[in-house]
Amino acid sequence: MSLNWPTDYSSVFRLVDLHTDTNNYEHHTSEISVKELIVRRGQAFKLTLKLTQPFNLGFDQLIMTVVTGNDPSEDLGTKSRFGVPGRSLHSASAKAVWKAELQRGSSPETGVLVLIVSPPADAPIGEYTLSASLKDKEKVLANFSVLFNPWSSDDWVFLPKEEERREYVLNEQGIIYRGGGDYISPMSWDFGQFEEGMVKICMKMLDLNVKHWLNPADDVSARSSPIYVSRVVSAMINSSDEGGVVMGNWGNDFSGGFPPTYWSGSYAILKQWYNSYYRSVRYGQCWVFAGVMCSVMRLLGIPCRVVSNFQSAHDTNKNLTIDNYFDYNGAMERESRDSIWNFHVWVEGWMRRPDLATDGKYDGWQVVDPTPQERSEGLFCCGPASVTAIRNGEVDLKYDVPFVFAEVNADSVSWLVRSDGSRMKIFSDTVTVGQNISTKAVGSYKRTDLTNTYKHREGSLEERKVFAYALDKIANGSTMRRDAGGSGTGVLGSGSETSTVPPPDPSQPQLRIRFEEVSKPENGKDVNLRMILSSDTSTTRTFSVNISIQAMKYTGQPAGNIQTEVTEQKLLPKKDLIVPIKVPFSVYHKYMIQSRTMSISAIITDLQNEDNVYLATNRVVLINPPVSITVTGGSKVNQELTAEVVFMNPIDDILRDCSMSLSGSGLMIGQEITKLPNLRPNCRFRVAVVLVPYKTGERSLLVNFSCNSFKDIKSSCIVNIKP
Ligand SMILES: [Ca+2]
Ligand SMILES: [Ca+2]
Ligand SMILES: [Ca+2]
Repeated sequence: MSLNWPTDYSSVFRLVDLHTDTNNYEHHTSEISVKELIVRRGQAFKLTLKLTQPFNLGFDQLIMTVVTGNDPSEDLGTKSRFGVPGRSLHSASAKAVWKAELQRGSSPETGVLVLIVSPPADAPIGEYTLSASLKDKEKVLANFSVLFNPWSSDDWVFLPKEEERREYVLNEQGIIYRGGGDYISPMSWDFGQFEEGMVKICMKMLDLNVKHWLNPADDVSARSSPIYVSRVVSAMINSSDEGGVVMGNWGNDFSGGFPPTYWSGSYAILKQWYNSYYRSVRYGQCWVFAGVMCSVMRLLGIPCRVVSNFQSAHDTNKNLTIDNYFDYNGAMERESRDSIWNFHVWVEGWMRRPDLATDGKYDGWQVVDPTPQERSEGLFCCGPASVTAIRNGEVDLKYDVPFVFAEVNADSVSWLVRSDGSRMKIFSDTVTVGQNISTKAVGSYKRTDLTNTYKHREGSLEERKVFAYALDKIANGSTMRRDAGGSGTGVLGSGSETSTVPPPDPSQPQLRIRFEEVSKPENGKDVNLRMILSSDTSTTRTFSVNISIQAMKYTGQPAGNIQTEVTEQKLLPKKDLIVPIKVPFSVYHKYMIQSRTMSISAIITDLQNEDNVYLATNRVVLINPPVSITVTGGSKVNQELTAEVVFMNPIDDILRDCSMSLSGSGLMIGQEITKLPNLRPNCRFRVAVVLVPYKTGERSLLVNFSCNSFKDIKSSCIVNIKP
């Protein structure tokens, strides 16, 4: 793009060409725009300046100035002055010093200057203005944006492998894993980080953060650090405190917005937030927060990936232990604020951590979590926490390492609450929390398991050693200072409570309990399981068996009691006892519309000795009936293609309030809802939609189907759009 100023014979400046198409291409930003100049720090860009008169290299001095923010200062690195020919113009205390040189091929004698401008690798990211002065005349040459640069070895976000940069910076499509127990369900997510206006949206987000309100000059200056920026973004994604992009809702009432399961991508959310003058978008849960954050990080140039942790602990009182309380029916009581989520989703950002160690020990992936769970330094934000520090149990390191450590490796202790209110410890479990920690693989749609980057293998000596080391550090209070102003529960001293937990009573006769699925649990059909008991004792044992089925939120909180059943069962010596468990669709349906997980708990009391009480729990994740999406016709940019969505009603009831929405960056803008007619039993929809793709490359088309009985069933297909 070139800018031609109106003829002003008194001016020395005639025209500037910013070469946005070639500069943006060289800086890996042409996917965002080829009209606005967007460069990455630590990498030079070119501009051509035409003057109305010859430029004398021995005599003339062109002075260029870049500024960012409202209060630019050389000492803060938010302003830089540099000259052509090169001459030092900045003060000794100046940070983030820019420079420029004249490219060969310039012909200063005809007034044509081809300038190579170099932003330093520690320049704050943001929106800049570049101006030039010559012979007492001054002119603004460009407004442009500077982003982080994973391609520059001097940048703290440098990522050496090109295929990883393609995935973690440039890929607009991804996968977020959800589910529970052994069931891991991939969901396509459209990051859309290079969709229209994303630079403006993300820069505005930085300007709205509370630290900017308090001290704008320092905040803009601190944007040189990806550590600072990622922490700020984690606070700005949630609506708590200073406000933010997404409002969380873990209840059942989603009026005034969309349920969290509705969304298929980040851009529709970010655009709505921006267009509504920063009103928080309703509603999200952890994967929505993480998906949106990943888009913002990738746009800003911080390599980022979405990570899902299964059986994720939420430790509210920093003792690295999750306490669960059960009543005699086996129903989980609500009194504990601690919980184990079926899954929890955060992001990892890639950056150096010179603030933690000089030898680079903690460089690399860092956990950053935008879901508002606990306050850190007074705000709902979390991280960056070095994954290496988490693995080593270094819970005194910034930021929020104890919280993330507990998410992946807390111990879980179950208590039985007797009718008189007294509690009996029935179960201590050191291996359940933190399983199958998952992210999408580089360059494919496979799953990569990250569990061993977060902790030593469960069952190993090292895992116990690190747990004890972390508990010890916490008991010594070393983390308290850093997270002052935290959740305020202040039960830190109780760390010793967990270290003295005895193993389950060794005098209790042993009883093995396991669950099996008779068939795959599908939403719309009856769920059939069996519980199998076995024991080594040589006598027949009689048990009272209380089985309770509860609907569960993915956060581990009960969402309704589906059924309870009490039976008496005899376990013969050397024989398995099989207890069938049947949960009919007609019974569970109304509890499971917003929920996909059932919790099954069994309290088994030995009737010969009622002090021998056993607890076993299991989680079942229902598989939704399938919706299919396929694409026919040409797959060329700017040419129509047809997408077909098919869904079959699997139940004996009419489906009402049917609707579907499609989305996919590069294929269509945002996410729009189409209302559909009622669907009779055993009938199917076949809906065709015409699209015009506007970007090339591999693109995902996502569909979301909802009705009164099934909420937000998703599917996707991949289309390769040719130029
Ligand atoms: Ca916030
Ligand atoms: Ca706890
Ligand atoms: Ca463990």
